Formats: sequence, structure tokens, C-alpha cells
Amino acid sequence: MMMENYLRYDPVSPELFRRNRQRLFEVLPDNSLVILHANDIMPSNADGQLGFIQQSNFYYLTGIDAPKAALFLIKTPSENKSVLLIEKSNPTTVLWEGRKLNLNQAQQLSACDDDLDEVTTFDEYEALVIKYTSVLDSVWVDFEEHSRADKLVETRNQRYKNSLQKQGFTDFLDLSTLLIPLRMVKQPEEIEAIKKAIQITGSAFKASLAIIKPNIGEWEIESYLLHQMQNHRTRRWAFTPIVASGLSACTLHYVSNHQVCKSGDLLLLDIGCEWANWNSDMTRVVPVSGSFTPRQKKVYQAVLDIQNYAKSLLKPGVLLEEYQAQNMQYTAKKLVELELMSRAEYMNETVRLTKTKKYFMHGVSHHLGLDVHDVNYMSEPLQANMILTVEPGIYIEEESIGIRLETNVLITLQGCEDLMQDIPIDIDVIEKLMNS
Ligand SMILES: [Mn+2]
Repeated sequence: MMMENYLRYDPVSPELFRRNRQRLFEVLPDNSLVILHANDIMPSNADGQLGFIQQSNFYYLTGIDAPKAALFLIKTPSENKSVLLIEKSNPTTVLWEGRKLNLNQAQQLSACDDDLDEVTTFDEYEALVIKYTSVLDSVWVDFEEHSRADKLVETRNQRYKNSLQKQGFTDFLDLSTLLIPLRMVKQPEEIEAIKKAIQITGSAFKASLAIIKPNIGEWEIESYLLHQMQNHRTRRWAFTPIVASGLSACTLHYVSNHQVCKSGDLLLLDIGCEWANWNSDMTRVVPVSGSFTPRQKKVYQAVLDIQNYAKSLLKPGVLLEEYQAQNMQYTAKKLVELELMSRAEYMNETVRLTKTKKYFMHGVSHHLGLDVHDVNYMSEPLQANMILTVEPGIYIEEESIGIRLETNVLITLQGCEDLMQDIPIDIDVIEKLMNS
């Protein structure tokens, strides 16, 4: 691209964002208006701010990685038109924050059409809302519904939706019902970005094996991993990293990473970074001392076997709910082998399920993309070019053993491809690397 790169990552092909808008136009009814907003910069305390993360749907359709921006899509029988609004620079923002994107740059980044589309400044927002809502039948806004979303703080999209409701305007539609099916199937540029995030995560993990030893602090490993990742130009963790030694690995979302690693303990690393807003999500477990105990090896191998079993099931047409049940069933067998469940308990279906959930209490897979737990419809069968995690675990509190092994896979026409196949996972490989 003939423009200065304003972000740390390599520019993503603008063609992706144009194609995404085109795919949305194809499913949008005639005489529709889409109004989508960038995320805000969230405040912390006093005049402090949290780091900026772009609204995923807005980014998916524009490639614009900046706040105070909006996108209008106008579909009529005669045209599919995009109107992109971005923040205007002024002397104060130039002094404090640097120059904002200009209209020409925004047009290039989003591949807006020279003639048909419009790129303008955010000052035009109110006027454009009035102009288009008055002439078009249906207004689509992003409800940002997620079963586990925290709605305590409203995003710009939610504020807009709520303000429409307060004005007595209730006749709007949820854009995510159209976008979720599109986002579930990854475009080639997205697959490349996720592969890049995976590669950075994997190389940081491999490097960290040289420093993991008894008496190192979990926080030291965290900072080392981030250092390695940022050397490769990622901007941030994909999620708050879990660096959990010993019993802490049995707390699924342990994030304080404040304890000292002890000889004989296992260390669980659930880590990943972003690349151009796409994410990787990996979990590995290593022995602090460099060697697994016989019992740790046995449990570790059982989890790895479940991961391989799960991967063998994944292919187009699979329903995640059935897949989860099959994995629970396989895990129950492994729990018998590990003497965590008796044969009698295994034979009783109710007891078997309860006991299995005691040691394995979360889902095996989730979709991965612009969101770490990416948007999806559980009832949709898998299709080629979806990307999922595969992350079975066995957590035995009474033995201070918590093992989860997580990889990221691409669904292919015949099955799935492990995108982390080059990142060490076999017991002997991990031990060899830690002792070399
Ligand atoms: Mn995960």
C-alpha cells in the first residue's frame, strides 16, 4: 500500500474489508441502513484511560483501527453504498496524540470505492443519521449480544441502541444475526493473521522453556513471554494470560500469576497474542523441574489422547453439542484408566457424567477469530474454514494436577488441520527442550 503504516502490524489487504461488506450486502434486504460504531476508549480513573481495542464487527467491515468512527451501509435496489466516518485531526489532537488518519488514508485502508462510497468526518454523524433513517425502511444496529457478555458498561453500539429505544423507536433489527454466520467462516486473510498470531505465541513459548525452573516467579515468566511476543510486533495479549503453577492450574481463570514455581509442580500456560486484531489461544503444561513425575506423565498423556481424539472428530457437518458429548464420553474412559472413576461409577450414566464433569468442567472447543471466544451459533454445523480451539483438560485438585492442552485448528474439507503442529506438545519433546 502506498501509505505510511499507522499501526505496528503489517497492513491487512483492504480487499478483505471490501469483500466483507460485499458479503453483508448480499444478505441485507433492500432499503436497509446499517449503523455501526467503533469502540470508545474506556476510562479508568481520574483522566486515565484503558488501552483501545476496536469493535470487532466495525473492524471486520472497515479495517479502521481507531476510535470515534462509524460506518453506514445503505442498500437500495439501485446501489450498495458505504459511508465511513472518521475522527478529524485538530491542533490539540495532533499535539497530544499525533495525526489522525486522513480521509484518503481511511479510504485506502477500507477499500471504499472512489466514486460510489463516501468517506467523511465524524462531525457529519448526526446529519447523516437523520438523512438516511428518514428514507430507508429497516435500520440494523449491532446488539452485541453474547451469552457471557458483561453489560454493566455500555459500548457505543449499545448506547445507540438504547437511545433509539428511549426515543420510542423500536423497529430496528440486530445486525449480528447477519454478521455472525459470515464471521464464523474465516476468509484467507483472516486465516493468515491467525497463523501469524499463533507463530508468535509458539516462538515465545519455546523461548520460555529455557527460563522455567524451580523458584522462578510466575510473573517473571509472564513478563518474559510478553517481551518475546512484543519483539515480534504484537501489540498485546489476546486475553489476560494464565501462568499457573501447582494447585493454581485447577482454578480455570487464575490470572494473578503471583506465586513462585516449585520443583515437582506442573506449570500451566494459557497464553496467546493478537495480530492485526485476530487472536491465538494456546495452552501448554510443562514440569517446573524439567521432568514429569510418572503420575503427571500419565495424566498428561490422557489429556493429549483426548485432544487427538477430539481432532479426529472435527470435520464439516459436525455439531459442537454432539462433539462435546462424545469427548465427555471418551474422557470418562480415561478417568477410569487414571483410577479417578471406578468401573461401577462408569457403568451408571448419571454418576459417570457427574464424575466426568468434576474433573473436566468446561467445553472442549470454541470458535476463534477477532474475538477469542468468537461469535457463533452453536446449532450451526461446522464448515470448512472455521477456526476452533481444541482444549481438553483434567483437573485433580487433590493431587495439585491441572492439565489443559489447547491447540487451534482450521476445519478443512475432509477434517481439520492443527495450526499449532509445530509447537512442542509431546512429553519427550518438552522434557528434551527443557533439559538441553
Ligand atoms: Mn481457549
